Amino acid sequence: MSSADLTSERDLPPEREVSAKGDLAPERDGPRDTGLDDASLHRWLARTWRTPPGIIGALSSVDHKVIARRYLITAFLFLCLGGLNAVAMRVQLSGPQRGLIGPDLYNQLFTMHGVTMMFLFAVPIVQATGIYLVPLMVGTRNIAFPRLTAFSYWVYVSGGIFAWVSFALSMAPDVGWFAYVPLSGPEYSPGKRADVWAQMITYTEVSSLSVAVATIVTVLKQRAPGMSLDKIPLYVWALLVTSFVIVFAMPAVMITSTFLILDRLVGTHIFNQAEGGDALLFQHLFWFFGHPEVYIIFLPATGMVSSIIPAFARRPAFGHLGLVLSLIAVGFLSFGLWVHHMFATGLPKLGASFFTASSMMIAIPNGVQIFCWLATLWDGRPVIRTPLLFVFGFFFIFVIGGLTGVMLASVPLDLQVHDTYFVVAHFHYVLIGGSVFPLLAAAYFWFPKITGRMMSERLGRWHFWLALIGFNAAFFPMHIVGLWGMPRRVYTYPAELDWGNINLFITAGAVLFFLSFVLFTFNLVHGALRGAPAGDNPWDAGTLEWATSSPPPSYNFARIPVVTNVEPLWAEREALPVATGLRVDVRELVISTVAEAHPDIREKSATPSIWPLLAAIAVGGTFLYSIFTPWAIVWGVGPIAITLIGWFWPKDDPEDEE
Ligand code: HEM
Ligand SMILES: [Cu+2]
Repeated sequence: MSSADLTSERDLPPEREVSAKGDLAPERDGPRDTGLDDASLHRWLARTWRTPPGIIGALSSVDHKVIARRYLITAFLFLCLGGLNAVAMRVQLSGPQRGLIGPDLYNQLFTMHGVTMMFLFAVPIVQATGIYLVPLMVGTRNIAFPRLTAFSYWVYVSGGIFAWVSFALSMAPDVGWFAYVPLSGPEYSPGKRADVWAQMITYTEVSSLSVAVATIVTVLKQRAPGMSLDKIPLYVWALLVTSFVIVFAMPAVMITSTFLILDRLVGTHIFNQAEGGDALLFQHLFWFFGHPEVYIIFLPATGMVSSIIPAFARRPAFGHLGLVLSLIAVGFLSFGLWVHHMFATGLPKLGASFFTASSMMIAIPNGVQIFCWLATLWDGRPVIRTPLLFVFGFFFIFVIGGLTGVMLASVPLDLQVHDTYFVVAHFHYVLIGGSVFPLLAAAYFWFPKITGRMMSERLGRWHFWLALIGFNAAFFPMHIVGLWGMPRRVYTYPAELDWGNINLFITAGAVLFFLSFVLFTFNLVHGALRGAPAGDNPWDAGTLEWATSSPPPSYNFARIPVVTNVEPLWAEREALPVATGLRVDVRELVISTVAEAHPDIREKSATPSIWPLLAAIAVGGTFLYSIFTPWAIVWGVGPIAITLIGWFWPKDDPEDEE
């Protein structure tokens, strides 16, 4: 291996030298990776970075890969639960006037389905993938703020359990996933159901905001030496933009849910028109988050596609800069569209036209991305494997969803089909096409990295065709029945309307689609237990996560890579240059400059700790209690403060070393 010492002139501005000799007090200094041979380097790092043994050890883990694996499995379980909700709804709707599920349960079902899919599956799973991959792709040893990331996971799980326990108790929210007032206000929703909606939002948003912050800092400050802005992998760009969108969008929904709970518990009248409040404010605040939300789900998916296509086309992505700029443009534009969800509220004409125009405009950067992907494939020598098949499925489905999106952006059409199955069809085309298919592609693509084993290619193809056919059979006819006038959120319909046959067909498609996930689950389990060993880089891909073993060791890289190209592994076929100079007896990271990624300082990464879990329990308990009384916030301060003191209690570690 060629080696670029961190202390060398080339990598470091002289005034901020990272040096073994110079500015550090020698007695605080420990062994470094510089002189060690590979075997003893491995021994040192494995001891320093390991997750402690035992149950407490596992619960204390701050390894981004361990946290991400938990996140991925949990989010997948929520997908299954949300899918079961959907199948239950579809069985009820398979014929006119079926008596399987009554209106009360049906209301809870579609609300839990929407809430689970959006808040407990889609956002967490894209963030989880980022927690796993971003540190590996930028060539660092752990995510920034690993304890905060562990905390996020625990808060997220408690939010999910909270929602699902309330469902088991028949106390689940029944006001739709966006819980409009006045329906969700104190007058029309007595009881606790709407409060459950409001607080489960708070749990999940606290957790996504924390992960977003950790992701942003990892990308901006922990990139491997040499990974200047123009060499950041596209997936990492996508996660960076997404995380910024989260930081600006999520507070809006937390404000919405907090205002709602204030109206319900404290007796404020923020949304109460009769007392001078404003009901439409709820919709504005919600959709100011809600529209960017779909891009929070979609942008990481485009990042996945931008990683997968080059790997199988055997060439770097066409139009790298164009792809990055489109990501950023979509991120910005996503904040200018929210009112297209409110066309039916009777807006001033001029305002409506503005939002029609901006809704159509966002098709442009998305079109640029699709163009670049097709050009990459066109110019490459594509090898068709399961991940690429799912990418093709994504193209097909997402383009249809985009077309109906442009249709819905026009006010007259929207007024016709508002709240019908046409809209349900549209958003499943964009959500499942734009996010679930890329996620499945990503699952097949990165599974070998995570487990060290391959999934079956043959089952993968069966899965793909079953999913593609099942999906279209379930959702395409919804456009038609929507145009016929079938409203969404109804638990049944009269036989005279003649909607029975098409609904039976839709249900059959939904069951087929669900079965494709059973096959997928089998493939996952089978692959994890029996799959062929994968090796470090089974697809011969170019980015850094493939430079380390599969699964990666706790410390990710024995020596920190030095990056000279967007696809470092293709540029440096023989051996990746590496930087040395990090301590091996403590958890040390290279912190680099934002634009050029010059190594700047060495910094400690947090050690395992049980306090994030305890803090999450304190925070979770407070949120839970707060649906009963606002005083919970006052009582919660004590336990939360205690756990935070434990978390941040200074150890005798020296501060960061320049
Ligand atoms: C097995 C696959 C799925 C099926 C069969 C399915 C089916 C349905 C149906 C029938 C409805 C409308 C219920 C009604 O209005 O009465 C619905 C609503 C919804 N679905 Fe799905 N869905 C599936 C997957 C997903 C996924 C993966 C997502 C998100 C990533 C999602 C997000 C939503 C949302 C947000 C709603 C609106 C809920 C509401 O009206 O409050 N669905 N789904
Ligand atoms: Cu929108």
